[in-house]
Amino acid sequence: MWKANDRHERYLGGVLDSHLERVRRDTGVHSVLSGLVKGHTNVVGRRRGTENGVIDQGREVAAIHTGVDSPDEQKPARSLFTTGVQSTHMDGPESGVVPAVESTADDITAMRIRGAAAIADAAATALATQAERSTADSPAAFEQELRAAAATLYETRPTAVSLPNALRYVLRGMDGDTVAALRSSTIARAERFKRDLAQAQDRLGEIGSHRLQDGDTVLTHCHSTDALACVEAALEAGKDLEAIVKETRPRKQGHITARQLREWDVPVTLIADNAARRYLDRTDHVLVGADSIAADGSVINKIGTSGLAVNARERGVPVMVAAQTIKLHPDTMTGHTVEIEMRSERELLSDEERAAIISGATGEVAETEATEDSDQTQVTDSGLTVENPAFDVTPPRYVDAIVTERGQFPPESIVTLMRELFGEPTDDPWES
Ligand code: RI2
Repeated sequence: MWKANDRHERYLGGVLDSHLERVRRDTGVHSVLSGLVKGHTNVVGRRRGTENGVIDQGREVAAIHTGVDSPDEQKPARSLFTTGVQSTHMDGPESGVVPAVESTADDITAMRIRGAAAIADAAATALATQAERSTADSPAAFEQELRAAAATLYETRPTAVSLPNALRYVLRGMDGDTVAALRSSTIARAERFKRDLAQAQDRLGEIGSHRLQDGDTVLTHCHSTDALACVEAALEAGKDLEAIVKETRPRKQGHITARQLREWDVPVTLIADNAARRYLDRTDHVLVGADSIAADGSVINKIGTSGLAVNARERGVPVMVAAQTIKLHPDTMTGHTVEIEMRSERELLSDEERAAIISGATGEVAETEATEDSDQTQVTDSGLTVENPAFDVTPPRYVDAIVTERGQFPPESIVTLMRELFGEPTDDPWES
């Protein structure tokens, strides 16, 4: 039975983990799905828009045999996207998914749209566009198209739970007996979601601003609109703040934060990530956002957050996490773990740099090999592995407060809010 989501990896225990990591690493595929077909473990995935704009959708990328059954029984991996094993995962005209949805999905994958709140907003907009432009001739076909669109968006990036939370919210509002009724209810629901999202951030900002005193210095990591909402509200309340901004490798998203803060006339000191501990002595609050919050209060945020939080605790600097409730990960209430996205090694190491390392070690010119799914050449050396996790997990004991639009919470008590808002564990409507 196919169960094409990251949760399935858990059922397979550790067996698949190393395979999945290797496939992600070797292929650069962002979203690797796993499934069991007649006892065979196949790994399929796809690469959407990549950094250099190559689009390679729905291609089978790997077939991995786990050794749990005999090799001669092994069947080739079948792509969910090309075989229609599950039609909700099909792309292209046959699924009815409109090009605007595909384009949003590509933008999310390539991080042209990024940040958990912005991703949720874009996903809701894309579902509204799907509803608006659908040419489905029956209610069932319309619903199927919406689910396919949601699946397309869901597959883009695995860590920020704001994405599936947004998709669930909009799909649950799809209601009616005719295509016209379904269309208008879906569009209305998406609009409501977007409105609530913006209001929640404003409210969160107001609440979070009370932690910031006139003259305080905040130290930031990456770029979080929720975190900056707290700063903006404090400034609006007449407080003067300063900021120490970590550049946040590998994508230097701290630059976006620095730009925004300078627009607000906040004095900014930009530092290399490695310098953070030294600057904690000058810091009143570490202020970060979140991509997901787990039921135990763990904070999943841009890679480097956990080290910063540990150092802050050691220096006695409070760590404040600004996260709308859309960042609460309801599945973690039943033990689901949050998948950490592994991104392309080229964000860390260019082909030229890779070649230099390899030729430095061997004294020879490195070999290059054209990869199947890219028009670039890959410099090969099986002894050199580059890993690029996008996020890490900060345990609750290093976090002082999670600020949401519903108030501030010690991380350990966030599960109460999670239960209240999401009830018991959620389904994935795009899977049905
Ligand atoms: P807002 C970002 O992830 C950062 O990790 C940031 O802290 C988080 O999303 C939340 O952003 P990425 O998309 O929702 O840059 O607060 O990988 O804007």
